[in-house]
Amino acid sequence: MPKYSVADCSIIELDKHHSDRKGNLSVVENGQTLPFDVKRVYYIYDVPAGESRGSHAHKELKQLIVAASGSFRVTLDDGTTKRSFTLNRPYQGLCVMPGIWRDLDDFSSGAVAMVLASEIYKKEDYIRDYDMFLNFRKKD
Ligand code: T46
Repeated sequence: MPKYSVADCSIIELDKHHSDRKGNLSVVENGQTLPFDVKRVYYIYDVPAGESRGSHAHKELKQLIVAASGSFRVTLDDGTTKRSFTLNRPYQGLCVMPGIWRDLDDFSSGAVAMVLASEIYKKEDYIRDYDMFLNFRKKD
């Protein structure tokens, strides 16, 4: 598994199909849009004002995080460098690579964080302790 940094995590512009009178449609398609295939989709919503989510890293999971509605901030941390993104457009997604700590906060009212993930849910893939994360980063 390569060691990724926050510089390897970036915004991906999704295809946006515009119809003058009927709004927009964006697409994610396996083999086309992302550097991984999608095995699971989940979404976070009804986050009370001032609350945060995340505070963990994944050992193997890759993700695309999309603000399907509203806005929120994602702060990524590779143990050395932090990088923050405000997500507020449903046709953009933040691609998060494995081994990166993430915090999600500053959720607007009605925000929906949709996550497209490369793996099914595995509890063992999570690192929820920041010191353990730093040790994980130090390993070869
Ligand atoms: C991530 C951020 C952006 C499941 O049972 N199945 C699932 O597929 C998921 C994602 C979660 N859960 C359970 C586990 C917990 O009891 O749902 C509960 C809340 O999950 P968690 O505390 O991990 O939620 P977040 O918002 O902190 O993190 C989630 C994802 O877990 C994580 O992969 O990167 O969204």
